[in-house]
Amino acid sequence: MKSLRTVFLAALALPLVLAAKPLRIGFAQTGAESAWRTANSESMKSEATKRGIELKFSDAQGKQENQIRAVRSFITQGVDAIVIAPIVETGWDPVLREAKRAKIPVILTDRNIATADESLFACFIGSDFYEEGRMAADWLAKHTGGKGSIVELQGTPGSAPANERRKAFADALKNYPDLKIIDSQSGNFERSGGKQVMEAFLKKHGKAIQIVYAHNDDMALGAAQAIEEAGLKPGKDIVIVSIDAICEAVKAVADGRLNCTVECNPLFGPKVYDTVAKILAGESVPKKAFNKDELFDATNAATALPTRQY
Ligand code: GZL
Repeated sequence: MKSLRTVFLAALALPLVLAAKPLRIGFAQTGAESAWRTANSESMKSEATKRGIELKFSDAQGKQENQIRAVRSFITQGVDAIVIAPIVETGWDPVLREAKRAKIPVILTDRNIATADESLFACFIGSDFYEEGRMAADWLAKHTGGKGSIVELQGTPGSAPANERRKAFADALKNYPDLKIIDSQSGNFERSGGKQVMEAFLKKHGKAIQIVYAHNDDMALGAAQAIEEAGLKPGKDIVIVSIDAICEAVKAVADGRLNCTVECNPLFGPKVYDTVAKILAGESVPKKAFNKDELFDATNAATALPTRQY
């Protein structure tokens, strides 16, 4: 029979053992469609490992139904918090109501949602996509003297970044009547999508195309490849402006193959876990926390390159 002393010591240690239980966080990631996404997933995974967090990572492979299924699974597992990078803006209320009933806080990262009930999530952490679209248009107007025919490569249909980057760019162009979007189509944030859509645009519009506005760098780099295969010089014969500022794009800007990329920083794993800790400790957090984004063009890309982290 165990001595009373052993039982007493075990009882004393119990709270310490319980307190040391690792935080369990479910993360419903959109997929692996771009270099940005890969860097974002890496930031979330490596920071969780560093902090001893048990991260249950789900890759939805670009399908909202997979994300919703993952969230339901996290609820069933009774995780401490749920993080979602919502692939599209709508269709979230039912599963978020289930998380709320289970008293599991939901943190939206990267992309926001459209809901009438903002109590369904604790907060949003990501970039201001509208500002990114505005910065891209503002740079283009200055670079082209407010003149030119634009083809637009849109991101994933229905996603917050595609919706906001498109709206912001169109709103800004209202001030520049000689900057016109002559065609627009989704390449789904993928390099192959950007290349295929650009090949179609070149066939349809030929030399009328003077500018490409891509909602992300992967599509811009795909478009640059299509432009080269058509015997033209990307960055010279056709101006290319995009968003994300992944290393490869910043290098392409330094090399003159792209002309401008607006940063959309994906490395916010630390910020997400700091926020989760505050929420679980009952502290209030801002409903929206925007990451800081800057812009790279021929004036600063080469000097920025050595310190780029994604
Ligand atoms: C933006 C993010 C977008 C990136 C793309 O925060 O949602 O999705 O701009 C990524 O590269 O695929």
